[in-house]
Amino acid sequence: MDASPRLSLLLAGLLSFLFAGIGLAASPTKPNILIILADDLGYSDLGCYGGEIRTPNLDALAADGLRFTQFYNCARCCPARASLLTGLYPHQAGIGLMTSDRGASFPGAGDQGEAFPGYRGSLNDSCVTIAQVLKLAGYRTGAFGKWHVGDSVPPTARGFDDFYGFIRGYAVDSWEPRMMIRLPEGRPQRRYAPGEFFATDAITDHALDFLSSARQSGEPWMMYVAYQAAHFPVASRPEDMTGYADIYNRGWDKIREQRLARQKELGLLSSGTSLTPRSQIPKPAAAKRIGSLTEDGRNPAWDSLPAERRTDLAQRMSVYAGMVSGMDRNIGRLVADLRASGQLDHTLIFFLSDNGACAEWEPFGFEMAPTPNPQAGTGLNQGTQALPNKLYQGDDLAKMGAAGTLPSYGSGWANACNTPWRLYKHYGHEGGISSPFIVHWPAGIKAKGEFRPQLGHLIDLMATCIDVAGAKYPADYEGHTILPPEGMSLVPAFANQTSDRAYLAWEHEGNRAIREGKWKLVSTADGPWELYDMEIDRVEMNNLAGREPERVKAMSTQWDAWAIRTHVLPRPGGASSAAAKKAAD
Ligand SMILES: [Ca+2]
Repeated sequence: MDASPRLSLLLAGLLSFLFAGIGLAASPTKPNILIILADDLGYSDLGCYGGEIRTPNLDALAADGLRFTQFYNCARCCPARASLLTGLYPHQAGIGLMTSDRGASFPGAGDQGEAFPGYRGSLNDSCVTIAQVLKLAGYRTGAFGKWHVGDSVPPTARGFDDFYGFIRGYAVDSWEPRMMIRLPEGRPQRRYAPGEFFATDAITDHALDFLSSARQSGEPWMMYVAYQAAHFPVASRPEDMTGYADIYNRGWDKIREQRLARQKELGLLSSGTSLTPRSQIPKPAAAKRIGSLTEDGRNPAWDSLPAERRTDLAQRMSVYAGMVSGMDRNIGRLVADLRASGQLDHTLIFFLSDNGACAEWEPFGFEMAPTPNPQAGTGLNQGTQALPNKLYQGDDLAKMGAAGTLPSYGSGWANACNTPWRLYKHYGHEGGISSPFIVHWPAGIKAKGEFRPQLGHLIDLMATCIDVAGAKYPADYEGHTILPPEGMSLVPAFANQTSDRAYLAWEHEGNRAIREGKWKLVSTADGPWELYDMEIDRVEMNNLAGREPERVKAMSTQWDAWAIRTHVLPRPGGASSAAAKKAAD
């Protein structure tokens, strides 16, 4: 035998080895992971959670996967994102409030603010992100959309290979491309002709670019898509909000009733669940200034409002619903891309919201001012409590949600979006911390269209990702000792096994809660503890604190210990919750 046949055999062997390698890469044992985070989306907004908003793509994921009924977030944008990304409670990661440093600016904070480690406003050195952990396991990582866990620490410094979106601020003007940044610098960034840009679409465009490039590499990938939909200022493409005005002209009282009926029909909530009364207006001072304050301090009855106000408010909700439908349309683009490339079955998809629907600050809503000189990577970050309300009338109505308008939708609609719960974003009551949670993973989950009543929390995403990826949580990272993870893997719950969890706890702006099994202890910042049996009273209407003083004492002691252990305490401004609230606003 001469040399060339041997060479051919060698080459053939080498090629078959290489192709086997490519075959493995095409159907990886490590699943791809896609985390889709909505912003300020209420518990009942999606069709598959009882809402009338058109969300066919998310409904399809739910029908082909799981819906958790008792999944919890952390009541506010920054703390929730810190918790989701790190698997820790927000204060442990340094973000108990927002992204300004509350440590250094308070009396007694010390030179560097070490007295208040829970309130430094940026991910600290005691935590790692899911991206950092999965990179150790060979994953390619990308983040798209809103960051909001540290103004000076970009996603690319926290384990993400690719980023497109905004780092500072809580939102962007959806029609303004100049607020977006692409990292690392020099990576391809799409250009949009005037009038073509819409933030939700652009975030998805860049997420699709990431998928395309990850596919070429053959590596497993983890992608975090954090839409700003449907945070204020609400905005919508006209086609996404078609027909909504007719629906929302019925008003929030009817919508709340219809959503609860649908939730019972779906089997999401038990048939005995009652509708809570209209919730309290969160900032009566703002309501008084704008003219929306009611005698009992609750959101007004829809029918009590003048016709022109009802028309304005129905349009606000239509824009919000259009923004949600626009997000769903874009999630459909991601799913279609995964399906077309054969990756859908092997991709674990999570969909959730960072907090309950946003009531800031009274029933009529505010109008933000345009940003005169937008900076790349920097979104909106202005105080909103003193902003004016604009009553949209006549020709202006159809312009609401288009470029040049920056409205919010107010507390009456937020109340409806959280049906049937009490209160909203900011609070430890169910309206603040309950999230839809859809899980889709055909290769890993046999059940289709089922509900899961197991408790879940943002802290569980880290543990779940580690579990499915075969990754290892580091005790030390780049010279820093890392706190142990707080959550537990949801994989057993996927198979409908019961979970054995000691407790979950919350604190934000002095609002507190702790959940132990079926019991929940909760209070507003200035209120006493309330105790509820969540098995029969998840709407938190029958306060058992007076009848069960021993349980209140035991659970509040547990909360106190948790608060000290996780740096909730000490709180800037002293023990007074009112002071902490003031600091946050
Ligand atoms: Ca939020």
